[in-house]
Amino acid sequence: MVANVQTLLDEGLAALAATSDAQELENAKARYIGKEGAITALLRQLGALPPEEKKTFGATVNQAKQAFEAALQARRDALTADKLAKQLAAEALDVTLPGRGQPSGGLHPVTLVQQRIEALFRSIGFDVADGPEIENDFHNFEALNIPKDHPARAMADTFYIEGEAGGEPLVLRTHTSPIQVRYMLNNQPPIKIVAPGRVYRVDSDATHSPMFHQMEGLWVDEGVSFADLKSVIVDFLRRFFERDDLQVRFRPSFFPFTEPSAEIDVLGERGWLEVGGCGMVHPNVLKNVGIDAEKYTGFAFGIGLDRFAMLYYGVNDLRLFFENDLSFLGQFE
Ligand code: 2NM
Repeated sequence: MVANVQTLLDEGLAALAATSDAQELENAKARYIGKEGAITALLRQLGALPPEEKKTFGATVNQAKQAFEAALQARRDALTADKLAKQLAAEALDVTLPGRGQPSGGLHPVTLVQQRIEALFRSIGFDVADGPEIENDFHNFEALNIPKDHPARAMADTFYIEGEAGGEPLVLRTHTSPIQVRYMLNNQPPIKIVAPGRVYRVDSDATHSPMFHQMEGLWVDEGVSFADLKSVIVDFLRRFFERDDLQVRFRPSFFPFTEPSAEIDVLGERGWLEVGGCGMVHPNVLKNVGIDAEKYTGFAFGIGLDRFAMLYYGVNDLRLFFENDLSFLGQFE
């Protein structure tokens, strides 16, 4: 009888050991110490035994039940710990990994150069003016004293747009001068502005993009002279390139909208380099925009912002500015 209890207990303990989750454990518990359990059944039989047997057999069965209950609790703890360990392993978080970071955007190098030049001109009293990229013939050519047969007006050089405005053909502006034309039509001197923006010409190769960026400047007032033009330009270039001894040269040239006109050259490592054009605003231009050319004079200049960005940052291929490769663009600012 006692041996049978031991066999039953061994079976029960083996059943507990074989469980792999809480449900199986509860099933095993029911089979041995539940209402219909095997050990419970032995305890029920006690009542029918004679007193001396009842004592020893009762003690044996109770010990077996206690042993089963202890093993049950131990198995329950083990399964709980096991479940927790598995869950922790599955949800493991390596707090030593570096953060993903917060990639921040940046401004395009041409925009950075544009903003720097705007700041330099603002510091000497210039405003920044803007205007439309789709212009009409009057603002882009006619008001600027550009003759009807000028090559710049040919389809081969200028993008013409279908439609018209004010009876005028539409063009993608070929320079930012129409910004200055509009400004002069709407304001009387003193006028001190720079006009940055995108411009368009039919031209595309390693050193020319059909869209590029210009900044033009204009100062119109009583007594504005070529000496003022030279001092403003030279001072601007020395501040922009951060070289107080930068050599600047004004080389006689021709533009329909200025007289006299000059190309602006700076002395670099490899000799003289053209960086822009300038001149005294042609009296015809002042007349075309309703400014008294007897009373007022003005100077104007134009530079290529893409060119300035290339020189400032040491970029040797214009196309890099328009490919939008982030590994290139991420190197600025
Ligand atoms: C240049 C060179 C010389 C220029 C002239 C004007 C205006 F509207 F006042 F007539 N704006 N910009 C000018 C003069 C532009 O770019 C190379």
